[in-house]
Amino acid sequence: MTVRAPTPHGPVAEPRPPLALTDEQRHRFDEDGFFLVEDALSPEEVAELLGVVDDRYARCKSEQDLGAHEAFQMRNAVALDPIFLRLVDHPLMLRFVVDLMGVNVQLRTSHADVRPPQSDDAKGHELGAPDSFFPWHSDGPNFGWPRVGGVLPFMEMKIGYYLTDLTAPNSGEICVVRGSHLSTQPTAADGRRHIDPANIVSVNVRPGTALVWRTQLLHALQPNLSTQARRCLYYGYHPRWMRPSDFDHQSDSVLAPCTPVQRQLLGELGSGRTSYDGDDPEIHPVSRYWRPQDEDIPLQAWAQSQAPLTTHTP
Ligand SMILES: O=C(O)CCC(=O)C(=O)O
Repeated sequence: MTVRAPTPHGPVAEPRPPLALTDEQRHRFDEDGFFLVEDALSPEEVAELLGVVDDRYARCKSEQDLGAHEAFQMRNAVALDPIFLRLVDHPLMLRFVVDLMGVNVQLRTSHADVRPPQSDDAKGHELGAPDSFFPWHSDGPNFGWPRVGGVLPFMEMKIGYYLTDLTAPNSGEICVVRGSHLSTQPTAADGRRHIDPANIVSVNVRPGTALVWRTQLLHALQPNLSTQARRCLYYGYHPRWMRPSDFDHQSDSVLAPCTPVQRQLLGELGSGRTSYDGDDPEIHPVSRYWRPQDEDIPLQAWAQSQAPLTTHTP
């Protein structure tokens, strides 16, 4: 049997003009670790999404006998309703994903979060304290990410879509620590984080706003002391050679109506569930997540077909 020479390494990402990212957004993402996109969702989209979130929440609340103040999260939201699937390749936000992470990406997680007004117990806790209802943390798998010089590397990004009014303080808004992705995030012996309060940013935003952020950022929540449940959605993206957290494979019924780009983002290869190991799986297996063929990566053709939205300084 002939042993084929190892295949050459796959294409290296070519520098190309951003599809949507402005110089300022690039700067904010690198320095602060996040930026906001106002009106990412129209009022009609927000209303439609809220309807589906509320419906599902009401059903689960009675089935699971959830308490009135209990926070609730639906994971792998893309599999729950076509309206959640649609956001995976939101025409504008997908441009940011490609600009920030390239085309060989997929979804790591998608979740819908409902945080009803909290009881008085939530008051008086120091924001993000280890014994608070939502301690400071970065996202990551059990046993953590590898660190580089003590700092968490850029392994993934998330887009948060906020569906309710979070403009008032203590409405359950997320807080991020500006620039914490660049620090070693020191922790005291009692588990408290050393955080400069000047770097804490409360994401007090109108419905329809999106937060584009590096999930290494330390984040925590303010209590929801408002009168309405806070509802939001998160979509996490990472390189396709990593493994998602919410699924191994999506079900056939979820995949069937998907476009090629959506199938890629849901972790599938162009050729379906066979031939994951390349053309010579016995002698020279090659994961097509590492070495995608053109048909595996429709996002590339999609990105090439998009006219950039912005002009950039050289
Ligand atoms: O805004 C929230 O509810 C917190 C989300 C969060 O911690 C996360 O997405 O990792």
